[in-house]
Formats: sequence, C-alpha cells, structure tokens
Amino acid sequence: MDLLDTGEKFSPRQDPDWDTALQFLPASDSRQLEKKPGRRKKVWVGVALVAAAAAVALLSGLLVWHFHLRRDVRVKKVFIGAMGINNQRYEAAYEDPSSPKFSHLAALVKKQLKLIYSKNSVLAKSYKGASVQAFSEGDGGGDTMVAYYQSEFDVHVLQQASLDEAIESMDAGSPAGRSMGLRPVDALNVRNVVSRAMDPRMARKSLYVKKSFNRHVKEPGIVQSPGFPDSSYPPNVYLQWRLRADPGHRVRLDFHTLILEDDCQQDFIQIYDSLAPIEHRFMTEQCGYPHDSLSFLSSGNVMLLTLITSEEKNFPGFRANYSQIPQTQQECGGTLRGDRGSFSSPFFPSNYPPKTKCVWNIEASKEKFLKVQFNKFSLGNYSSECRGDYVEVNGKRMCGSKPKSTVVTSRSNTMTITFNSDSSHVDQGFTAEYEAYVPTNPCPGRFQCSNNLCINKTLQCDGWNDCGDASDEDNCKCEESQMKCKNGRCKPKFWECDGFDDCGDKTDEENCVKCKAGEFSCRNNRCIPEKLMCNGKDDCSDASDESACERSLVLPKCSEFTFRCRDGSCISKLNPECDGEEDCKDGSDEKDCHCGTRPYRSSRIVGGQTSREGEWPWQVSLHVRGSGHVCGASVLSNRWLLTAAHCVQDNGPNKYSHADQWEALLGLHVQSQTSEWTVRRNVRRIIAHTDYNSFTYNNDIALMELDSNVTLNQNIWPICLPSATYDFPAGKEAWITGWGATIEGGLRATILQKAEVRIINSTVCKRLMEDEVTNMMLCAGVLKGGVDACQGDSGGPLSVTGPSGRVFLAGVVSWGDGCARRNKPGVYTRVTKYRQWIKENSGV
Ligand code: 4AZ
Repeated sequence: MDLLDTGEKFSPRQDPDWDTALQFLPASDSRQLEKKPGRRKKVWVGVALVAAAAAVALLSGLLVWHFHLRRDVRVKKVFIGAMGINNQRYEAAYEDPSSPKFSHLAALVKKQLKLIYSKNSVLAKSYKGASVQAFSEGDGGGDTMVAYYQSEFDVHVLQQASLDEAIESMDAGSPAGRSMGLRPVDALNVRNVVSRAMDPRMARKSLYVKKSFNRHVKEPGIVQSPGFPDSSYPPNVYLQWRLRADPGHRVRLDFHTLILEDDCQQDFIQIYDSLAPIEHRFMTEQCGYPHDSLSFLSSGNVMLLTLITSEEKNFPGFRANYSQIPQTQQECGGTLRGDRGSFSSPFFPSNYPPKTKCVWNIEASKEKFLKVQFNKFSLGNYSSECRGDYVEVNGKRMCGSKPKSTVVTSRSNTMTITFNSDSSHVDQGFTAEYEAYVPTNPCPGRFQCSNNLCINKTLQCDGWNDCGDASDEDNCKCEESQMKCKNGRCKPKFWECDGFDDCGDKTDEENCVKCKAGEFSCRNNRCIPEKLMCNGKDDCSDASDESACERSLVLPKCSEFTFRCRDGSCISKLNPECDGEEDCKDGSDEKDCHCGTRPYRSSRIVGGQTSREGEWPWQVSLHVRGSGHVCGASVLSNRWLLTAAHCVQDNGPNKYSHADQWEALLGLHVQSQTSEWTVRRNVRRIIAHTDYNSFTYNNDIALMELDSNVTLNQNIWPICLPSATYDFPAGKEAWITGWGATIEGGLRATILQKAEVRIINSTVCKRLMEDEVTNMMLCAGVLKGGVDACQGDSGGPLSVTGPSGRVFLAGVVSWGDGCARRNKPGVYTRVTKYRQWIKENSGV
C-alpha cells in the first residue's frame, strides 16, 4: 500500500516544532591565518622588521578574535527527554497534540521543566524553552504517565561540556536529581527525568522535511517509507512513526523489506523502546540490506520508528508490519526436567525485547552432570563485565557474540541459567540445547573436543575443524595420501597448489610457483621476468602478463585467456565484459549490459538461508502442470530462460520434453504465493542440447522460450552471460539459489533459499568425484559439507559477482553425489562453454 493511501500525507514542509537544527561553530578560515610572503629586502634588518610586524599583527588578530568574536559565539543545543509522572492517568485524548487535554498537560510539563532547570545555574542561564512531543502510559501502570519532550538551550561555546554535565545530573536515580527535591507544580508529581543530547545526524541542517505519524497497532497494519515500493524514498527527510499498543501489550514490528543506502551516516532507520528517540531506550539502527532478523518487540506498549535520509543515493526503503501481542504471551524461564531439552531467548528468532529477565532451572537425573550447548549466541549492549545484556550460567556471565556451539558444563545435575536484557540495544538472542551426561564418560562413543563439544570419531583428523576450536585436528598423524600443514593439520596431497588455502595457514599454497623469484608465472605456465608485466607487450604469449593492468592491450593474436571483441580483435584484460570500462575499440565489451543487477541497487538449498524478495531477480521456478515446482531456471532476456537438459527429458508417462507441460514463474519468492511482481508464462519451445548425455550428464543445458515477452521489473531481471573466455577462478565465492530440498531426500523449500559456496579447482573436483567431471562442468560447494544444491534446485543459477558488481551466470545446477556431503561438491554445467550455443539457438 502506498503511504499516501494510508492517510499519511507527505509534504515537503518545515514543521515548526521540529526546528531542531544545531548551530555549529563557524569554521575558521585557514586562508586568513596563512602567513603572507614577506617582500625580499636586501638587508636582514628589513626581513627581521617585516617578520616582527607580521608576528605582532597575527598575535593582535588572534587576541581580537579571542576576546571579541569568540566571546560571543553561542550554540543551540537540543536535548531529548522523558519525564515520568506519578499522579496522572493516561487517556486517549493525550494522543492528539491538538486536544485541550494535551495542551494543558504539556503546559504543566514545560512549567515543571523550567522549575527543574532553575535549580542549576548553567541550565537556568541557557534554557530557551521546551516542546512536548507525546505522552504514553507509564511503566508503573495505573496513574502513571510518561511525557516526551525536547528542550532547547542557547549556550556559550565554551560551556557546552558543563551543560551536558548539568543535564545528566538531572537523570533519574542520580544523587543530584534526588537532592533537587522535585516539587509538584500544579499537582504534577514527577517521578524522574532523563534526557540526552540529540544525535547530530538528526540535527542535520539539510533535513527539510520533519514529520511524525501516530499509529495504533491494535489492528495489524503496515508502515512504509514514502513512495515504497514504486519509487525510492525522498532525500533529506526525518520521519517518525509513533506506534502504540493497548495497555498490557507489546508492539511488534516485522520488516518485510528494508533496503537503504549502505552508509549509516547517510540513510538509516532507528527503533526506540519509547515515543522519543532517547539514547537509553535505543533498540537498533539499520541501514543497507541487512540479513539478520528484522522483527522487534517493545518492552512496554510503545515503540518509535525513525527514518533519516541524506541528499544522495536514495534506495527503495522499507515496509514493515505492526501488530500487538499481550505482555503475558511467551513468558520465559521455568523449570526444565529431564536429561535433554532445549530453550531459547524470548521470541527467538525475533530480537528479544528490552528489559526482560528469564530464569531457567534445569534438573537432570541424580549422579549426572549437565552441559548446555549454545547454537546461536548474539546479545546486544556488550560490555567487558557483561553489565548490559547477558546470559548467566551457574553464576558465570556471557555476553556479546559467541561462536556457534559454545558449550558450558556444570559439575552437578542442576543448572540455573538467567537471561537479562537491559533497556537498550537488542539483538537476536540465543538458542540452547542441554544434555545430562555420566561424569566418567562425557561423550559416549564420540570424541570430546577441548571446548567440551562431542563430535563423531570419524571427524577426528580428517582435515576439517569440526570442534570449532580445531582440537579434533591437533596431534594427528597424517596418512600417506595426506600432506602435513605447518599448523599440524592433515590435508589430501592433491589439494596442494590448487589456488585455495586448504590448510588455513596457506602452507598448502607455498612453493607452488615453478618460476624463480622475480619472475611472473603466466597462466600457460611460462615464466617471464616480473618487470615485463604490464609493459604493453604480450610476453607470455597468452597475454596473461597484461590481463590485470591499468590499460588493456589489443592483441594481434587471440588465446583462450583473451576477450574477443565484436570486431574480431582481442584484448588482454581479464573479464572485461560489462565492467563499466570500454576496453574494445568498438565498445562491444560494454554492449548488452542490462543484466546482473538487483532491483534498486545501482549503486533450498541445503545449509542455506532464506533470501530476500527481489534479491535473485533472474531466478525462475519451472512448474509442471499438476505437479508444481520441479526445476529452477535463469532469466536471460524478456523471452528466454536457461535451465538443465535433465529437467526436460521424458520420464515414462511424463512428457517433460513437451513445452506445453511447463509453466514458468518469474519474480516468485514464496511458492504458491504470487505477488504483484510475479509473472506466469507458458513455454513456447524447449531447446535441449542435442549432445546431452543422460548417463554422464555432459551438456546438461537447455533453453526455454516463453510464449510471450515479459516486462522486466524489480523482481524479474536477466543475469549476465559470461563470454567463452570469462574466468571463474578456484576459491571465488558463488551463490546457489532455489526451492529445492533443504536436506538430502527431504522436503522442498517454500521460500527461495540461498547459500554461499566456492568455485572448486577442476583437478581437485575430478579426484573427489571419481573422474566423472568433464571440462564442460564446473564444481562448486563447501568441501566440509553441509552446504549444497539439492533435488529441485536443478536448472537454477550458480551466480558469481563480477568486478563491477554485476552478477554472471557461472553454472547451471546439474548433479552431485547426494547433497551437502563432505568432499562431494555440487556439479554445474560450465556456462562459458555454451556461450556460442546460446547465441546460435536464442539470439541472446
Ligand atoms: C537433483 O537431484 C540434484 N548436490 C541437484 C543437485 C545436486 C544433487 C541432486 C548437487 O536435482
């Protein structure tokens, strides 16, 4: 829904209440302070006189500036505050700033503030006035309320620090605050006041639209940035959404989309556990395209969402769903009985709310000890003594972030675990599993890591760090087929010199270069003196000595490592296509480059994670009529898709080679949930590679022509096709995406999944896959296991980001030995080998 449709009129006008711009000191003009060059005199006396005169002039200038000008330099400082009031009952009328009730109470608050500030000479002298922004129910329920205000001070530049100090001394609970003996004014009974200087980014002078919106969240609804999703958010705005739930409820805010500029100094959102942006109630700040959980809960019945944008680079913005839940829902803690179980921070995987405390008491069988394994541990407000948010296990505190599989043990059958969140900086929290064990045998039939984790014995000395602290790879005796790394690990010998750091200390990649010191190793294995690199001549004879230079070389002779321009000439630069620089004389390396970018961003897979809508706009779901999703594919243009040949082979009565059996869903995110961006098309023609071999899976590639063109949109966009000589080096990061099985032999994903893998050296892959990998195939995966494409991902893309940020199609998901098994990478159709075939058959 558009913001304007929701009744929130958005107009670029200045709100007088929001004129909060800070005045900054005028920067001193350095040119004025520059010493003017003295005239040359023949005699030194003249020089000395001029120098002395200049020094005197400079000194007097400085003195005048200091005593006259600087004496009057004053700055405006704005503080955001909250005042707890004891003897007022909240009413609906307080939500409307134009109501007489609001005005009456606001006047009392201002009077009270004036009285408070009059007790301190610095504050009294510089106080200019206050404005009350909002009221809410107080923490104490019943007859308590909170008033949110901004107070403004005009202070001498040299007294800013004393002003800050004086303001802080007013804080609740501080001795100075208490000793002030706050006195009720017109029956206003003040419980506490807390205020802090405004974040300078909120006081930017360029912010010309300042507006706030009030929302009741009893009925679920949405908040979104202006223009979302049709256009990017406007520049230089400061918007606030004040969200209120019914008393006794929490506000829940779940982001559906959040895409802002990457630099938080420019554009950002903030969430507060309050109705004003007060520092000590700050929950989170987000910018860019975050992947963490974006679901937040308030501690009380209010929440504030702010959006601040800068002049440049505006992005699509956000859409979030709000709702309310009873405070009593999801009470945490309690007694856990039994020898095994699990527990997590409140509302996991959402961010936990501020000001929450949970206590779990675990009671296991007598004579057993207990251990707790944290599978995820991410708490906000880290301090070295863990005074902010923490988990306490048997009296020992843990805070901040901990590696996956952190284990804590207790030498008894009981354990007390406390979770505490303070009033600010929330995070996702933790999940934990506990298990009781016999003290004499903590890891029955398994290997015990130094960090107390238990792992399968077969994982010991296999070259992989399974414990997390690598203790399973210590003191190993390498087998004959293994090499010993300097760090003591054993790795298969054929991984030496494969271009990837398998040891973790790079020892397997040392002494690989056959060339002598001072020589450059060409891709064709020749050695040339290093000084010949980038000299404008092809000294290697494959141009690899000229492939990473500032200037590309036009070569008389082409090779498998050079790029062929449309005019037939070849250039030395590696992967020059669509990199934003014209390298070919005819500019053909930068033609047809409307590809490989994500919406707005100009600027299952096993072991994967849920992707964001629009993150993979070239991903297609191929449905067989009556069976739903069967394979993946990639968008090449508004008419052509690329998939795997094995997806379109007849299988008994299933005539998958017939175009009329298929339906292509483009711009899809969740299976069986189409959106405004989803396009459904019938297939006009399928062109499977004529040399596809169903035994070896060689040439596993097919084109699909849609029955009519699609209009490209933010969720439907082509991926770039690499030229025949494009290089995807071993070790390069790549992404696999699809709705395939999330575990070998398991069910398919509903939401599009993504996982990061790496390109694997072909020689290594051939050895691992028993020589079933041909040169027309490319391997990618995580050799440790756990991350891979799987059934249902076939035909989908293996996406690699090129030098300019554009995404290229390196492979088509083809086959593998099961899914996500250790040392069994996924095998993909090597797209570079089919560039010509694609052109000939589709024209793309
Ligand atoms: C499949 O059956 C399949 N691990 C696709 C990819 C992989 C395995 C199986 C790779 O479609």
